[in-house]
Amino acid sequence: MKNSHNRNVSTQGSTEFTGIRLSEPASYAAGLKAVRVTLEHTFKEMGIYRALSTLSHMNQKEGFDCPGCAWPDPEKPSKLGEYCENGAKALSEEATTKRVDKSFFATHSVEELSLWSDYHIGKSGRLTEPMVLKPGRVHYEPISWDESFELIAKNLQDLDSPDEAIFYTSGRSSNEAAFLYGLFSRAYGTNNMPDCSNMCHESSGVALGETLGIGKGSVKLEDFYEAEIVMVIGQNPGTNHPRMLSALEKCKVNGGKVITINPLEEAGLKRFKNPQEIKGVLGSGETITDIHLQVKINQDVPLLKLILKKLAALDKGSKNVFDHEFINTYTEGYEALLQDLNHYSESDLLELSGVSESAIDEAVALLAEKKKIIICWAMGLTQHKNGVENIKECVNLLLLKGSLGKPGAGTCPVRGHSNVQGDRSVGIMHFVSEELNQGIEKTFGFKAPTKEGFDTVRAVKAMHDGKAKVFIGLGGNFASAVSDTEYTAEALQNCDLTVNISTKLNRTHLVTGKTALLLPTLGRSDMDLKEGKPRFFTVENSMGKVHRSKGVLPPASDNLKSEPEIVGGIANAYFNGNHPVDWKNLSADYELLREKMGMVLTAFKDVNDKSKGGGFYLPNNVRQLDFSKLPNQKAQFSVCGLPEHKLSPGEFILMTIRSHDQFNTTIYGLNDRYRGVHNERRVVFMNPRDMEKLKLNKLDVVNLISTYDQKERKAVKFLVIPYDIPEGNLASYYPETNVLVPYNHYADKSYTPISKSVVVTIEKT
Ligand SMILES: Nc1nc2c(c(=O)[nH]1)N[C@H]1C(S)=C(S)[C@@H](COP(=O)(O)OP(=O)(O)OC[C@H]3O[C@@H](n4cnc5c(=O)[nH]c(N)nc54)[C@H](O)[C@@H]3O)O[C@H]1N2
Ligand SMILES: Nc1nc2c(c(=O)[nH]1)N[C@H]1C(S)=C(S)[C@@H](COP(=O)(O)OP(=O)(O)OC[C@H]3O[C@@H](n4cnc5c(=O)[nH]c(N)nc54)[C@H](O)[C@@H]3O)O[C@H]1N2
Ligand SMILES: [Mo]
Repeated sequence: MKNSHNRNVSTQGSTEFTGIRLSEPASYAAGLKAVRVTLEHTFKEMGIYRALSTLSHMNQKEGFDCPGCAWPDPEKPSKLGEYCENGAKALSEEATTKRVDKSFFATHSVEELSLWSDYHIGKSGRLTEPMVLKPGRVHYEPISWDESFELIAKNLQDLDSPDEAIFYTSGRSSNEAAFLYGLFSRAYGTNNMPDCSNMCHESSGVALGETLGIGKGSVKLEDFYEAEIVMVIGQNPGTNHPRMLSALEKCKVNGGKVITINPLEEAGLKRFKNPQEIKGVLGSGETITDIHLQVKINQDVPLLKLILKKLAALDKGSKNVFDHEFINTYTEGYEALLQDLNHYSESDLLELSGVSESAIDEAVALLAEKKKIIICWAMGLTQHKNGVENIKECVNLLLLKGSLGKPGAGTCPVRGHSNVQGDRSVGIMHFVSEELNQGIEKTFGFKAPTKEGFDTVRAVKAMHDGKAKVFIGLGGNFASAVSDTEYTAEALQNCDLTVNISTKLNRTHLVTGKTALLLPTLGRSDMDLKEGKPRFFTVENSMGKVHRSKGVLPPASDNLKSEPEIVGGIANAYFNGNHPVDWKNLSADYELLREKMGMVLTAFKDVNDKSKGGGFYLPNNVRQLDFSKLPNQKAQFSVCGLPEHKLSPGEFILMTIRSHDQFNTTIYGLNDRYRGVHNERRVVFMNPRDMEKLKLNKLDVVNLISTYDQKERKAVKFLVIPYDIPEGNLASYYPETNVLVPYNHYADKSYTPISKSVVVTIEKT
C-alpha cells in the first residue's frame, strides 16, 4: 500500500501457503514430545550449551522471570526445570544468536521486509543499535542514542498539545520501566497510555472492579491444590499457560474436578503428561477435564444463566445449594438476580448455548454439592461486545456459592504477558488514578494530568483522524496486534514520528510514520549491567505477587540500553534540566526508582527489601472479604443481558485464536500440533456440516469477509479444515485475521476489540 510518505509497504506481508500437513488432533498435552520440541527450538536458536545453562535459571529464585506468560511459580520451583515448552520457545526467541544490525538494514529496505511473513521477520534476530528511518527513505540508518533522544524531544515539543502524543506499552516491561514511562507521560502532560491489556483483560478489570472492588483475580497458586472444582472458561492453557496444567493436575490428584467451557475441546484440557514426572513421561498422564461444555461462541451468558437457574431451583428445595450466610453478609443484588433469571425459559437458554442438557445437568449436580470453586478465564470471555458481562456472570456464580475469600476458591483471570498486571499496578493506564496522582505530587512535586487519556481503540482513531502525531511504543507490535490492520496501519502512517523500543524486529517497525526510530533494548534474559554488576528488576505475576528477576545472558550487543535508561534518556532530553524530577539519576539507579515507586504507591512500600526471595503479595481486598469500596460496602450481583448476534444466511461467527507456535504476533513456528495442523497458519477451522452446506471440501481455499458498518474487510487465502467446532462457528489464527476485526466494534465499557466474535462470510476462490 502506497502511503503519504511514498513508501510502498505491505501491512500484512506474504500470504503464500507454506506446505500444510494435517494429522489427528492430539489427545493429550506435553509428554516426551514437548521435551523434544523444547530442546529442538532452544538448541537451534541459542546453541546447546547456552540453552541448557540459561533454561536452568528461568523462574528460579535467583534467576529471571520467563518472558512468556504471567503464570506464577510454585513456592519451591522444581530443580529439574521450572519452565514449559512455550516458555522455552519465548526464551529462544529472545536469546537467539542471530542479529539485525546496520548491514541488515542496508541490505533490506522496509518495503522489501514488509513483504516477508511475520514468521520470517521475527526470525531475523535481535536488534543491536539505534536506527532511524528518515522521511522519504526506505532504508533504516544508524543514529546515536543522544541524537535519537533529541529527535523525540523535538517532536514532542513541536506538538500543539501533549494529548497529540501516544505512549503505548506492551506487557513485557518491568515495574521499574513502566513506572518511569508512566511518570514521564504524566510529566509531559498526557494520560494517553494505551496498553496491550486494553485488547486483553480490560473486560476482566472492569467487571471485577465493579463487582468485587479490585480489577485483579483473588486466588493464589496454592488455592488450586485444594479447590473442589476448577472451571476453565474461554481459555487454552495447554498452549498459552502450560504450567497451569501442573496446578490442574495437582487439583485432580487431590480429588478436585475440572469443568471446561469452550467451543473447542483443546488437547491440553483433555489430558496432561507432566514432563517433570516419571508418570507423565512414561505413563498415561492425568485426565484434566471431567465435564466439557461445548458452548457456541459467545453463548457463555445463556449457558451460565441456565446453570444458575437450575442451581436456584435446587436451592429452593433444599436451601443449602447457595451459601445464604455469605450472600446475606457480603453481597447486594441477590433478589434482583433471581428475579431476572425467572424471565428466561430453560429451553431458550439451552438452545442458545448449543450444549447438551445432560452435560449441563452433570455440571449443575457437581456445582450444587461443592463449595470451593475457582473460575479461570481468558480471551474467550473478554474479547466480545459483552465481555464485561461474561465475567460478571461468572462472579454471580461465585457469589452465590460463597466461593470467594477462602482457600480453594475465587476468581482467576489468567493474564497474558508476563508483566501486564505489574505495568497496570505501577501506573500504565489511560484513566485517572487519584491515589497515583496524589502520590506523584507528594513525591515529585508536579501535578499529573486529570483528563482521561486514550486507550488503544481511541488512540488508533486519534492517529487516524490526525489528532495524534507522535507514537511511542514501549515494546509490542501495534500494527499487527491491534484490530483492523489496514485502518491501524493508516493511523500509524499518519504520524510525524513513530518510535519503537524493542528487542526484535516486527511489522510495526516497517509500517511507520514519516520518521521512525527503532531503539533496541535489553530483554528479560539479558544481564542488565551497572558498573559491571548485573542488576535486578521486579515483576508481578498473574496472582498479584511481586518478585525479582535478574537476567543471566551477556546482552545481545554492547549498544543496547535498558528500558528505564531509554525512557530516562527521552525525558532528560525533553526537560533538559527544567523539571523537578532528576530523570538521569532516577533512570540510572533502580534502587532509587523503587524507593520512589514505594513512596508514590503504598502497596509498593519497601519493595527493595520485600521483593527478595519469593517476593510478596500486593494487597487484595477480596482475599480479606473487604468490600468497603463498593456501594453499600457489598460485593455486587449483576443482572446481565443476553448477547445479540443477528446473523443473516451465510454468516458465521469467527474467533481469532492463537496456535501452539506463537506468542501473540511473534510466530515461533508454523505448527499447531495439538490441533493437528502442521507447517501452515493460513487455515480456518469449520464444522463438517457447514462445509457440506457450502459445498466445501477439506483444504479448499477461501477468503473471509467481514462487513461491519457496510465496510468490506477481507482476509484472503485460507485453507478449510474440518474440525469439531459448533455449527455456525469458525476459528482462525491471529494476527492473520486482524484485518477482519472492525476498529469500531468493541466491548461495552472496556473497549476491548471483539476479536472472538467477528461476523464473516466465506467466499470460495
Ligand atoms: N505460548 C503462548 N502463550 C501465551 C500467548 C501466546 O500467544 N502464546 N499469549 C499470551 C496472552 S497476551 C494472552 S492474553 C493469553 C491468551 O490465552 P487464551 O485466552 O487461552 O488464548 P486464545 O488463543 O485467544 O484462546 C482463547 C480460547 O478461548 C476459546 N474461546 C473463544 N471464543 C470463546 C467463547 O465465546 N466462549 C468460550 N467459552 N470460549 C471461547 C477458544 O476456543 C480458545 O480455546 O495467553 C498468553 N500466553
Ligand atoms: N485478532 C486478535 N487480536 C489480538 C488478540 C486476539 O486474540 N485476536 N489478542 C490481543 C492481546 S490479548 C494482546 S495482549 C495484544 C498483544 O499486543 P502486543 O503486546 O503489542 O504484541 P506482542 O506480539 O506481544 O509484541 C511483541 C513484540 O514486543 C517486543 N518485545 C518483546 N520483548 C520485549 C521486551 O522485553 N522489551 C521491549 N521493549 N520489547 C519487547 C518485540 O519487538 C516483539 O516483536 O494483541 C491483541 N490482539
Ligand atoms: Mo493478552
